[in-house]
Amino acid sequence: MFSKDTYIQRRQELKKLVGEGVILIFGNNNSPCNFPNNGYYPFRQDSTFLYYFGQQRDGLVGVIDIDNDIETLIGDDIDIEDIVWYGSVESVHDLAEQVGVHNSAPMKSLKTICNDAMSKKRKIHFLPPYRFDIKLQIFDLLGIHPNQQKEEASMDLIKAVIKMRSTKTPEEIEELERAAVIGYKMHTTAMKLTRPGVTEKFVGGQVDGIANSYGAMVSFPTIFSQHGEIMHGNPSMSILEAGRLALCDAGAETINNYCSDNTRTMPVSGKFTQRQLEIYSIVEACHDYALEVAKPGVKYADVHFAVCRLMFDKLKELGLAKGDTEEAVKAGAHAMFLPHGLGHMMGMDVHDMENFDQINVGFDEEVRPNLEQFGTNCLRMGRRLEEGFVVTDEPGIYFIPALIDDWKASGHCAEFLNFDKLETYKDFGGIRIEDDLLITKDGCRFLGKDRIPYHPKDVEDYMAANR
Ligand SMILES: [Mn+2]
Repeated sequence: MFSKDTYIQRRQELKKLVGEGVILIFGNNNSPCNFPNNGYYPFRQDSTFLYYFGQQRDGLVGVIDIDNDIETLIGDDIDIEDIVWYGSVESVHDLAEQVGVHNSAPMKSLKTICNDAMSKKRKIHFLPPYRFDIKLQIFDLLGIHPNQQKEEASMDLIKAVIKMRSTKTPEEIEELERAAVIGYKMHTTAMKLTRPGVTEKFVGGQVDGIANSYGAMVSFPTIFSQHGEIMHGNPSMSILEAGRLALCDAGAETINNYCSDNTRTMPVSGKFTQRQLEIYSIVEACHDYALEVAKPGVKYADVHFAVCRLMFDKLKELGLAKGDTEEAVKAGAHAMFLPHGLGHMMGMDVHDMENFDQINVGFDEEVRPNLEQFGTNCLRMGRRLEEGFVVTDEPGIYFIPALIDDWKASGHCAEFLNFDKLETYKDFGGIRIEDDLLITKDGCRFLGKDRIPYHPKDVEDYMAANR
C-alpha cells in the first residue's frame, strides 16, 4: 500500500474531475472454487478500488459523495467464527482510517445511501462491472438489469479514472520496476529450464512459482508453448523437442498489484537454426525500432504501422511477401504475420484498464480504432503517448497454418503474399519479443534493471551457461 496521502489526493482529484453526484467503487468479492469457503486463491482486488481505496480485503465498497464531500468505506466486520478459521483481522473502520477515509459503515447501509441519492435524483456513478456478483449487487442497489449496466455506467467516471490511471507517478513506477525484477527472474528461469525432454507445463509451472514467491501472483496466465503461433497458448503436457522454438510470455504482479509483461522466444536445443534466426532478427529489429521512436506526442498507432512496414520489407527479402509495402500494409496483408497490435497500456492490470474498453483507454477523439480490418482491429493502443505512460513493445511474427489456408483459399491479399513459400513455414511456430516501455520527458526507456537476454547470441549464451 502507498501512504495515506496518496489515496486522499487521488480521491480529491477524482472528485474534481467527476464534478457532482455519488461515486460507487466496488471492491471484488471472494470468488469461490468448488464451495463457498474455498476461495479461489489468491484473492485479486479490483484495480480501480485499489487505486482509490488501497485495501486488499474482499467485500468492500468505496462511496464518494462529491456534493457533500463525504467518503465512506462500506463493509462488514468479521465475526467470531471467521476469527476461528482465518485469524483476527482489522475492522473496516481501521481499514478506512489507513487510507484517510473518515467514515465506515456495514454493507446494509449501502442500500440506504443509494435510496437516498435516487430519491433526490442525484447522479450515481459506477464503473462497468465485469463480475456477476457485482452485477447482482448493482441490480439490488440501483434496479438496473445486468444487461443494461454497461451502458448505464458513468462515462464521466470512466474518463476520469482512465485519465488518472494512465499516467504513472514515481511511486507507481517504482512498483513497476519491482515487477520487472520478478519478471526477469521468471524469464531467465524459463531459459535455464528449456531443453528437450521436459514438458511445457513443467517450465510454465516453475515460472508461475517465481511470481508467487516474490510477488502476489502472475499478471496473467503464463503462456509457454512450442506453438508460439497460438497467441494465448497455455502450457500443455507436450514435451519440448530439439529444433523447435519455445515462446514464453509471462509477467508478475507485485504485492501491490503492479505488473510486468515480457516475452522471449528461445530454441529448445539451445541453438537457433538459420531459418529461425532469419525471422528472429526481423522481430528483433521491429522491437528495437519502437525504443528509438516512442516519445511524448507520438501516436502509438503510427509506431505500430511503421513496425508493420519494416517487418513487411524484410519479409519481402525472404520471399514470403511481395508487392508495394505501403499498399500491403494498407490492405492489412501484414496481419498474416502480425495479427495483433504493437502493445498496450500496462499498470495495475497487465492490459491496463481493459474493463473500460480499449476504445476509451487506447484511443481518443483524435485517434480512432479501425474495427473492420483483421489484425488492425486488435490494436489496443493507438493514441498519442504522454510522459508517464507505460506501454508494451511486443512485435511478433507467426505462421498460423489455418490462417495461411484460409487466405490462400479466398485469395485474400494474394498480390502481397507468396503462399508457396508460406506453405513451407507451416511448422515454424511463432516468435515474439516483448518489453515494457516507460515514456519519459523526451523519449522512453525499458522498465527493469536488467534486460532479459534477447539478442540471439545472448539467448544462446545464457542457455549454454545454464545447462
Ligand atoms: Mn503484452
